[in-house]
Amino acid sequence: MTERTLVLIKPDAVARGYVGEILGRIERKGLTISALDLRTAPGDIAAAHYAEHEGRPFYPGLLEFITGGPLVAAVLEGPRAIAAFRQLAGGTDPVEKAVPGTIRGDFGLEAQENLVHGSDSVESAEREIALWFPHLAAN
Ligand code: IDP
Repeated sequence: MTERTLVLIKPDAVARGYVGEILGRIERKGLTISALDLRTAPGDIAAAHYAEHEGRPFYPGLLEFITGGPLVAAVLEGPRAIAAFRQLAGGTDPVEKAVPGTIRGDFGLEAQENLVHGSDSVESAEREIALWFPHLAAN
């Protein structure tokens, strides 16, 4: 069954020149890139995207980071696309959780600047796709 997921190649990854590497891994996995856009996230989109983390100690820094430079927003499609991309990404903390061979495990050192975002459920994916690519919203 085909799924959609919303991926962000975060500002740290763009600044460090990993866009091609990350898109290459996505393509080699077999996922289809159905939307792709380089942009600097406005504060309201970033706040809505990370609304579930409001109140956490790292939330203000997270918003500053995610709006602090250009990122790449993408929609991926494929069988089990949500889990497939999260497998490519690795765990949230690039050192404690992500293993070598994953994007975060190979290229990251910090919990915040961990290179990529991928939706964690069908509901999150549809909410996030509607936020970042309103013209692709399911309904
Ligand atoms: P996920 O991106 O692996 O789904 P979440 O727990 O949803 O992880 O956290 C969202 C984002 O918030 C992370 O990708 C990371 O950038 C940041 N973050 C999560 N936990 C921490 C932390 O303990 N310190 C700093 N930043 C964090």
